[in-house]
Amino acid sequence: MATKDQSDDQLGRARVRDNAELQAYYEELAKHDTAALWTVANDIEPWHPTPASDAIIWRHKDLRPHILAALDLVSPEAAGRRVIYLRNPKRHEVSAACGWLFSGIQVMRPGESAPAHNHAASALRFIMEGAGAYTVVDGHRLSLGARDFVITPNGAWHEHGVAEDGAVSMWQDGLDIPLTNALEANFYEVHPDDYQNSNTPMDASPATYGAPGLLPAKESWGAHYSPLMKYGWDQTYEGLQNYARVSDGDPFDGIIMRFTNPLTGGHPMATMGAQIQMLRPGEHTKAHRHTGNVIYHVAKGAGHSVIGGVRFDWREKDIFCVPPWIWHEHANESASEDACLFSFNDFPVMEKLHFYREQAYAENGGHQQITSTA
Ligand code: GTQ
Ligand code: FE2
Repeated sequence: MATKDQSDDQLGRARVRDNAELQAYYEELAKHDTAALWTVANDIEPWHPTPASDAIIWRHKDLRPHILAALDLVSPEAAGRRVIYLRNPKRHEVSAACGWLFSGIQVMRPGESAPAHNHAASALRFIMEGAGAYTVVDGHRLSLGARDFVITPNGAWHEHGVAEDGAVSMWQDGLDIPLTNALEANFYEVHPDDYQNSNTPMDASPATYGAPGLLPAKESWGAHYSPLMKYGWDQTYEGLQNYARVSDGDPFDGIIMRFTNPLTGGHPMATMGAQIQMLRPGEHTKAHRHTGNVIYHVAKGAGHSVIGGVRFDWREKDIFCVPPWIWHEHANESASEDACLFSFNDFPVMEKLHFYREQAYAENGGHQQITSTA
């Protein structure tokens, strides 16, 4: 059994020195499915989070042709979902884009549909392009327009499609599949009728629950997730602009708002949260770090983020991630246009488990030194 010589720890205190007697002892322990804590303590009790995920950018101009190529290679019926997923280099085994979050890009052409299923993992979608796309979530039919944000809470039946007279449609999926699998709590079911055959009016959910400050007087929603399942872009962008008129913005994030369950004010789903932020023309935020994983999608504009000292230049439809406890700051490169970042995260989990921590970067006026460019 391999052990490291851990004679001194980071604080210079004496540690157990390896020797033949201890080696033999460790081998004996292993036979009994046991081990000595002092051989692993540094690894399992780090001083601070040491994320396995790298900060990565997936640029749309590089991915787009490969995503479109899937249209001619597989059908959604055969593939279940026609998705190209984002793989963080050290997270291949858990199929994660960052931390315990999965993300992929789904593409469908007019007239196609992907049959209904449900799973214990939750999902969300941020629409990139197309026309005539729709999803059905537990019988609620929702149209998918560019930059709309849509939820598929855990356990909800869901199917997607694009109308015959629509256009090739593409959206980013975000799921907590790696988390659900890490907790060994995932289940999957296919719909007995393949499709939900729902006749409810299209977009009844946002029509019922999407007016700011208003709820139906006699509403009786019983589910643990948000009855508002689609957050349309026009209303989201208007909300950002209104808030920007009266707020100085957050030093680390600019004008930032979170998507909520209108009944509770909490996150729309149990495990994943989502935010939208606006960096005003020329805005360059200060650096901070926090627990939790965040996957960003550039909804509008162009700029760069400095993540762990590395500069990532981004433009519309690019996707990038910030692993836990890594310094990051964002900059809008335009002097005249705003830039908007949609993001989703595992903050609901961090908050419920009381793991959320945040720290401001104190040195150098709050800005990192750039060591390289991605
Ligand atoms: O659309 O139902 O990207 O179940 C991964 C798993 C999409 C979906 C993904 C899924 C879906
Ligand atoms: Fe699914």
